[in-house]
Amino acid sequence: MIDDSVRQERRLVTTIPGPASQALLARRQGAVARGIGVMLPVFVTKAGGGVLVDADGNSLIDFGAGIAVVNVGNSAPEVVDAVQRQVGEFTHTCFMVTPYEGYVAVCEQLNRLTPGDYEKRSALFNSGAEAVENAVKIARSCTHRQAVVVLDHGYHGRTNLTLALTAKNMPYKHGFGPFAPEIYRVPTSYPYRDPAGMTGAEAAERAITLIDKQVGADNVACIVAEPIQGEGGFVVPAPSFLSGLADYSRASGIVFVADEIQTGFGRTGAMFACSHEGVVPDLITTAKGIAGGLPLAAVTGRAEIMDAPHVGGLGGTYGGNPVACAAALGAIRTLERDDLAGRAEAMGSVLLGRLTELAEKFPVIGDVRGRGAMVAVELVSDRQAQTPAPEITQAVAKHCHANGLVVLTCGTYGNVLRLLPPLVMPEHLLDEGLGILEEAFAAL
Ligand code: PLZ
Repeated sequence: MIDDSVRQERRLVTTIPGPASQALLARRQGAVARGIGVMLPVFVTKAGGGVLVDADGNSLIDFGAGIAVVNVGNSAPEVVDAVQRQVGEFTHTCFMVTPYEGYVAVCEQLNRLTPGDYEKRSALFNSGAEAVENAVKIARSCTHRQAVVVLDHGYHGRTNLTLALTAKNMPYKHGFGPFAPEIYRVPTSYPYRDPAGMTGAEAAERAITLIDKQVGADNVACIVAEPIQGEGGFVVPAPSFLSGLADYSRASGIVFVADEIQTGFGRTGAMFACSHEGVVPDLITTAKGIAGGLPLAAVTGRAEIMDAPHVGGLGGTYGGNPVACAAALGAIRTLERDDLAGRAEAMGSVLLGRLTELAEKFPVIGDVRGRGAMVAVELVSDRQAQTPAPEITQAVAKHCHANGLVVLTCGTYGNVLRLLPPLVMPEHLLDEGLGILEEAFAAL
């Protein structure tokens, strides 16, 4: 269901960005710290379904969903209703001071929806980074161990601890150290760039050997892994890699944490990406798609792990804010009622099909990958040598932007173009967006 006050069409009435957006951009330069980057400076005034409308009246096709957040669409009707009702009742009490039902209801939904049929508990926070930090706190408290293992190309946030967990220096970490200790990074499974023929099980073994030799399993509190890496380049690990890490964790008393902040809530064609491989994590971090655009995040997992920290050991003023909780309940109802995971899977076949055709035409496309409505192309200047082509990636993105299609880039080498449409995007906009992408490659 889409807010039908926003017409589902691409319509450009000025160049991008238009004069009204340019004036706002000038104001922004004088008021907002430059460290906050902007990818496409069109200032949004309205959005719904699969389009963003800007201050000049341009209507753009949205292949970004606010970085995988508005899976249910912008201003999804059930989210809007729930939020409006809640702000009229009360806006904040702090759940740790005087609680309210919405928080409990969101935890119940998360406990029901996440993989694993064991007894679960959840705790709510404000941002993805905060959820990851708390997952580490909980794992340390439960295991009485300190080390945290993460993967090459991983991304987990911008706070100090999560920067330590994040792999990429520019733009995230540069100049912001020192970072938290006891963080160890091991190779992941990156089928396009791993030695030819390397299986997921072999990649898992490569990581496990390093953990055993360099850290020692008995020192490891948790392994934190994205089932499909997001910022790192939409890297889908080879089958059996994740399950290999999960099995090793279980055998070694290590808490296996799946960071599903970008992959969650229907994005990959399942409610959570772990389930494509039958992997059951001990803890799962969620955010982004959870609340249709309102800030909310969570850690969910095995009751005995979640309940390890002492009373009062977890919390925060705003975590599980009642308005964000109302939004989450509306978003989850919409996701389930409209089978948006199923819709993501259908979008995935359209997207992967078209991108595979493009790869046959344009040698700059070295790899096409992804799952559901989380797909990407990795661009290379030489297919044989797989030389990353970040400048060409930027040029393609710019061409799309100028033509009213919002696309994002990512990847350790800055050479991945990623597509993350809202799961409610009508088919004709998906097609039109892919057409613009094709023109961008043809124009190179
Ligand atoms: N874990 C897997 O994808 C956020 C970052 C955008 P926050 N990804 C978008 C940027 O440049 O800051 C993310 C993620 C995964 C954790 C996070 C962090 O979530 O809500 O941004 O803190």
